[in-house]
Amino acid sequence: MRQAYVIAGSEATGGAGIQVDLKTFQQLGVYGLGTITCIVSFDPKAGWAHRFVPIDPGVIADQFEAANAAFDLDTVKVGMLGTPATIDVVAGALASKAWRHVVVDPVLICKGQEPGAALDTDNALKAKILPLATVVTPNNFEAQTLAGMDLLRNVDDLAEAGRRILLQGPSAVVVKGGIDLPGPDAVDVLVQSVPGSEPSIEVFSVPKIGQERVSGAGCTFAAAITAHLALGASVHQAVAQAKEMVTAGIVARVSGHTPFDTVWQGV
Ligand code: PXL
Repeated sequence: MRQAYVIAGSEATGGAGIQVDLKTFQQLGVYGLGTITCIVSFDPKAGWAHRFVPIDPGVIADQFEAANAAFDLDTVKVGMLGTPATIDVVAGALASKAWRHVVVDPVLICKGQEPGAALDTDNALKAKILPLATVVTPNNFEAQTLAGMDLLRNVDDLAEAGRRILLQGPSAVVVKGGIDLPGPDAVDVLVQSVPGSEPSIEVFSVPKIGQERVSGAGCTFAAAITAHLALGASVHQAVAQAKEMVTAGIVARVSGHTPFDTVWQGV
């Protein structure tokens, strides 16, 4: 049995965060285990705004210790971290051992946070987590922030953002065009470093399903990449299979009382 490990936040409606990661791992046949960094509870009385509570750094370190003592983990996904103190403890823990793959979903904004706190968190993520990553999966907005570019409008922009993020440490970047990229297709661009040569560029494209953002798509995508890598897939195979799972999960999406639907991982 292979394990896939995730370090991420809890999202109380089950539509994002560690709940989605563990459902995705289970669906793909890996043993999932997770370390919780923060708790997000949407507020149904206030337009489903984010209520955000960080977990004490010492408790994050304890969870990491337990998980890594229980299994010889070599493949990890990093999701929402949320504060500079959390980033410090997670960066230290990740750097304490060797990994085959560190998949970073750079969740930059949490709507409940003050802009100033969010900027400190973004800078800490860039400085301390990105250099430890092997695969990074930014969405359009996150790619702009990490690459220092304006709005990404086409495949060339996605590829250029990927090349710039590649220079910050990871060996592969998947830039997700998503709903924000104009046009009929949901396009992701995989940029991978190639020793002694220019980075390779691969485009994954499927027709968009509707024009609304579906919650949990980014979490499902990065978690599925992580599970496939844990099972021994190449980065190319992992991205291709993860995109298939997310696309099917968006088609089969789940509606509750939230103003957004969420991905179904069980297809
Ligand atoms: O989808 C990004 C995300 C990741 N992790 C947690 C979240 C969210 C968005 O709400 O709450 C914990």
